[in-house]
Amino acid sequence: MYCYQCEQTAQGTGCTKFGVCGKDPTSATLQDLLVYAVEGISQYAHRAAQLGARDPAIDRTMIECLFATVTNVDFDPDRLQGHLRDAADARDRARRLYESACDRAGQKPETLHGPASWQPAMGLDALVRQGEEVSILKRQTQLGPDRSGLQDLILFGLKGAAAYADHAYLLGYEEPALYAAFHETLDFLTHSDVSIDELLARALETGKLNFDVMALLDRANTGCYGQPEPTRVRVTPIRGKAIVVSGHDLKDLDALLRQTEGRGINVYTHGEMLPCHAYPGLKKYKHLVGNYGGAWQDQRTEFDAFPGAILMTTNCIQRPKEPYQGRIFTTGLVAWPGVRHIGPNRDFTPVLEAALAAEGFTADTPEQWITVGFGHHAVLAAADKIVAAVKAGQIRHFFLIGGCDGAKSGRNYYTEFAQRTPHDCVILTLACGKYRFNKLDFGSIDGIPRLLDVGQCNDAYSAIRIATALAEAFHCDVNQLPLSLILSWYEQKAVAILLTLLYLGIRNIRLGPSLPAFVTPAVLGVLAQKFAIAPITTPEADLAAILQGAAS
Ligand code: SF4
Ligand code: SF3
Repeated sequence: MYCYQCEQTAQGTGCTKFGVCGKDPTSATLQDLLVYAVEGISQYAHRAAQLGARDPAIDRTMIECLFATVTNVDFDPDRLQGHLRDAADARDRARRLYESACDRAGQKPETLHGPASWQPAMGLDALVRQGEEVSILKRQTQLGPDRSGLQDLILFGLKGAAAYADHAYLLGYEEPALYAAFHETLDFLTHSDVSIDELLARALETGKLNFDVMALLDRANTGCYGQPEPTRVRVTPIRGKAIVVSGHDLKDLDALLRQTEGRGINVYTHGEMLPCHAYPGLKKYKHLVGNYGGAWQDQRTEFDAFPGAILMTTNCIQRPKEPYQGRIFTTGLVAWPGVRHIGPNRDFTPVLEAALAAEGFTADTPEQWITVGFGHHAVLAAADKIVAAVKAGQIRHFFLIGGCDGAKSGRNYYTEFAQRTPHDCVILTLACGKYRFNKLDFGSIDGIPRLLDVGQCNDAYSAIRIATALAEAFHCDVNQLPLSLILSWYEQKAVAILLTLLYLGIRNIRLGPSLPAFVTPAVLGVLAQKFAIAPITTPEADLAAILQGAAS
């Protein structure tokens, strides 16, 4: 196996024997083959789309297969083999779609090679051998590290965007043009005769695609559940039977809340589900009682101590510990061998039964509350006040400190950075990296909280809307705002967001805790020159440099 798609990759270069995340070599190799199979779908679907023909079922298979290969989503070789069969079927349907579109247009269909002509081998071992033939290492040998690294930057960005597209689709929001852009980009990745410049341009285009997908998901989330509003959330458990829901999927939480209503079970959010408390359509459930635990990497200890059932709706699942094996469930694209999976009908009866069979919390824990729900709608409602506070010198600088959290050392940088920000600075945060500091008290500036939780990672869209509106209010460019981005990355959604920020021309991003293994020194040099992106150093040095730069 060879996988280097996430921040915790072995030795900072690549997992070769077993994934640090827990992914075994078989699953890793099947995922490589799945990406290859998806490219085959898109070779045909892209050409069909150019002739005006599309099939939403093919588009959805492409999205689901990509999402299944995101870090900490699918660890189950059986499920991955199922996705491979689905991909082969979708590819055959895409070929027929293309051929009939050619017929109608009076054109001769192209004969396509590579992924388009892949035939799934019979049996697991044979599939793994096929996967080995299309590994990243093979492409590195063919294309060289810079070009194959740039291909992977694009691919990983697409994987992140696919996750967001899947959430939007589940809520009934889809855009054919976005699916067409996925297919076009995946088809592009099958070309080996492309230059570094073309790859860089395509990487930024992928950032645009992700921006549009995040906007679609914002419309889906707010269209279904209303605009997030500032909401106090209890972060300590109360007495009673309990279910904790982790991941990112609002629809799963909604379905679970409906099914648990009146059943004497309290529901808690975990990790990236925390922002759900701010949506009117979800906070209306009285038995959505609070948030439990911290970011994903602490789940093995936290779930072990949770006296109820656990539902994982997306990444990031870790190998379940034995004591809670029987109480943890997956749904959607998440899978772990031996963990019970709830199918697309969202019948959560087994989860309810497990919660009722478990002890539940036997006593209330002393109250502690935090406030969430500062999406673009809520923050922009207070825009006049914020602008006035900046003009009056009450707010000196904004910091967006956020992104994915992770287990590797060095991430306390983000806690320290937040703690060191002067009292006349406001912190915007999003994604699971916020757990490094979201329970600290930062106070407020003239009624404006100094810590504004914008939401999930995909709510980077919201942060961008806020920044753009502030830039308009100050008649300047986003880069001229007193705003600095201090980002942490871990998996491929963060890659997608980073590409979006670069596509928008945002400069001076500080990225950590370490730089992606797939970004070679040459590519980093180009990005540093074009966008002044830089690795984090120490909180003291980075903060001083930013505030000095802002003052000069
Ligand atoms: Fe390693 Fe990350 Fe790949 Fe898992 S996802 S195998 S930790 S690089
Ligand atoms: Fe976290 Fe996995 Fe990425 Fe949505 S839950 S941000 S790491």
